[in-house]
Amino acid sequence: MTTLASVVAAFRENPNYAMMRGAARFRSINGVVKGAKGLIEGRAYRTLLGELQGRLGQSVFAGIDAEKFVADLERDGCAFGLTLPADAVNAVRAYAESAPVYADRKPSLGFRLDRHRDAEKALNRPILLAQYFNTEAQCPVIAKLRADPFLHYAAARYFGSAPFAHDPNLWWTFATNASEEDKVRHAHRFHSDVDDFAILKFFFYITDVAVGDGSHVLVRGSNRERPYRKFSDRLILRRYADDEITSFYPAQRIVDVGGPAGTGFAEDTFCIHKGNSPFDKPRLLLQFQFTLFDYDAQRDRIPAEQLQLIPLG
Ligand SMILES: O=C(O)CCC(=O)C(=O)O
Ligand SMILES: [Fe+2]
Repeated sequence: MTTLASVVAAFRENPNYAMMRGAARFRSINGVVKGAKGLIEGRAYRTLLGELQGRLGQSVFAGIDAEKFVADLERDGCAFGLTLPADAVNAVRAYAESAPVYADRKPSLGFRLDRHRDAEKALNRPILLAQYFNTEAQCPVIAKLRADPFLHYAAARYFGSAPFAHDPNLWWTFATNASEEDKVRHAHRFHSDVDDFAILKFFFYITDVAVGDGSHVLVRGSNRERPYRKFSDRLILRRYADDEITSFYPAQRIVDVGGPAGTGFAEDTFCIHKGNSPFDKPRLLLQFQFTLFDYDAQRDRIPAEQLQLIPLG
């Protein structure tokens, strides 16, 4: 729930970001900002597109029809069919097994993967989610993927202007006895992201993911057709209960994405979406996010001196 105090705190921390969050929940405003940025960039944008197009052959997704992918995105707010090469999946997996990971995305709560249960014991609570930091500096494959021309091309086309590429985001969600509060906090309840006036995220599963067991769920086209159930939904961002979404949209619009390790897709996360909490297998996900602007928010680069391991007995 948005309280006045949390709004004031957000403005104090990052006024530009807070202002954007106030405005970007309105589709009409998003369209105007997106269009204006494209107009202003004009020639520079077309040069960028040409340059990216020229490098599409170097992409690890070179087999994908980029025009169809962009058309799918424009129509549905999502596009499927990306596959990471097996050596990239293996390299990211190996990195994840060797580097510390941080409970609740908190730099002070580090642990090694094989000590997940011990870390839960030490904290005396379940750990639903844990994220890696400094992945781009530590894992060359992640750095290479973040620079992949296909991702930049698709984002540039979707925005109609030069996209800003955020730091990568690599995280586990675990099968554990998570609280409702943790599920809400870690995006396991339906919501829309409002991180900019336009946003595009690429999701890659690094582990095999079965439908319903840690899978990502999204509602096709819900970036346009919003699930407004009461007047305040037009103004205030909130999480939606499953039955609010399943009763609002036809079943065939709700896509629960399973797939083997390497499965990838793109989503305008203004679409309604959530992660399913795993009940059996943990999920490792690599995400690349693009937005129109850089608000210096949500970085994965954390200075080494701020990183700490949880003391385990
Ligand atoms: O874990 C998931 O599948 C959901 C993540 C999410 O909501 C997001 O990346 O915006
Ligand atoms: Fe989200």
